[in-house]
Amino acid sequence: MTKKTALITGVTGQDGAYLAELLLTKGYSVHGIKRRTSLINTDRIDHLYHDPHEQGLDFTLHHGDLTDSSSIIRIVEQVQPDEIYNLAAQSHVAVSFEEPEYTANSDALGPLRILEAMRILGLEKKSRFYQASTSELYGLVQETPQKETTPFYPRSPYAVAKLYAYWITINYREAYGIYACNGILFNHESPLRGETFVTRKITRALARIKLGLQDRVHLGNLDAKRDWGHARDYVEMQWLMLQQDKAEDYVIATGEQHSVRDFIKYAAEEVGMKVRWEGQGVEEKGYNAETGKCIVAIDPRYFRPTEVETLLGDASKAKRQLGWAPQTSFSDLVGEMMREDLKLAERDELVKKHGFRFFNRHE
Ligand code: NDP
Ligand code: GDR
Repeated sequence: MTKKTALITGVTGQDGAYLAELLLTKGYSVHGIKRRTSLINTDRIDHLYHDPHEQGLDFTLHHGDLTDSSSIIRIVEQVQPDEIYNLAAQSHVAVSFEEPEYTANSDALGPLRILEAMRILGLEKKSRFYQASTSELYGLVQETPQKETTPFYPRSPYAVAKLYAYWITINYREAYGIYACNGILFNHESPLRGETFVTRKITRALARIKLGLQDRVHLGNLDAKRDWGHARDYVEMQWLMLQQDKAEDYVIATGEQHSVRDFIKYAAEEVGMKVRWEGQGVEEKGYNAETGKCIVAIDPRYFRPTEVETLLGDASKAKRQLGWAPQTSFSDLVGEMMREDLKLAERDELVKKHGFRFFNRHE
């Protein structure tokens, strides 16, 4: 069998790292697009990457940006991919209220630029396209649980940009016969999750609180409910979606819902802490039940102008048609994230013990 070639945008992100690893184990030649950054930010994929002058895994990085058509066309032409996974995005919902235009440029026009590159280069029949769509499309939910047919009601510049991306993917499928799919993925987390998303912010902070490196964590809406799965399970699904006879769109979710407050409870228990809640609204605080110290406080700066209060997915179609089911339970997910953040906190503790200063830049 000839070796397949995959191109991953957003390869330096959480999903990009898991997907690159998965495709390499499946024997793909993997190409990733990374942005130019003033500091090297390939921590998540360094274990996969080798100096191009040495023998190693079949993994190549290209400099490019979803806001720059010329770089997209050049890379797609050079790589001639069998599969393109568009994972790149300004993916932070709260940040999208602060940078709405940039978010639209990268998250809405970015996928359009890739689809156009495929057309310009005559790759409509050669390359398959995966678009990282999102449960944020459901926003103000119209039906519970949410499935492929549930109407969308986006609630942020991020979600509105992703709505354009969702429809342009379907339009290019219908108009030009491109094999193009949307994975409507509900929240998925891991030890590789960015530190400013709520799950990782909590596990990282609790690990540091446990070791005395930090007093407390400031959060926003503790009542928001999400359907949280593991990124490792979800990238398997991204690959499966491109291996079918016909391109279709799929919801990927666990079918289980927890609040942010719940997440804190599970995470705290992992490090032997119990949280006692007192107060109401912005005055609410979480205390370490044993020491009486405040470890969680509300900071209204983390509230969003329009919030997505509740999301719960129904992945029956993926289960039925693709034989896919998530492998990791909620408590296993929280446990894995806590253990990995404890290791990182122990490293920071050592650094501190030897007299070096570090700053907590991750709120
Ligand atoms: P991350 O934020 O971890 O990664 C995003 C990636 O996109 C990073 O590699 C980032 O590069 C890159 N990127 C951002 N802007 C650009 C740009 N203009 N040009 C090129 N690359 C860019 O996201 P996740 O891995 O968590 O998510 C992957 C995709 O799935 C995203 O599109 C996200 O919106 C979507 N999604 C995520 C879900 C989740 O729960 N994780 C759920 C549903 C959808 P850099 O490292 O330089 O910042
Ligand atoms: P989300 O993830 O917005 O669902 O988008 P995030 O973890 O940022 O927020 C989840 C919920 O937690 C509430 N929350 C906080 N969120 C953050 N980031 N920081 C806080 O301090 C905090 N306190 C409470 C939020 O208000 C929200 O309700 C993620 C991203 O990966 C998107 O790219 C993806 O499309 C969706 O998941 C599915």
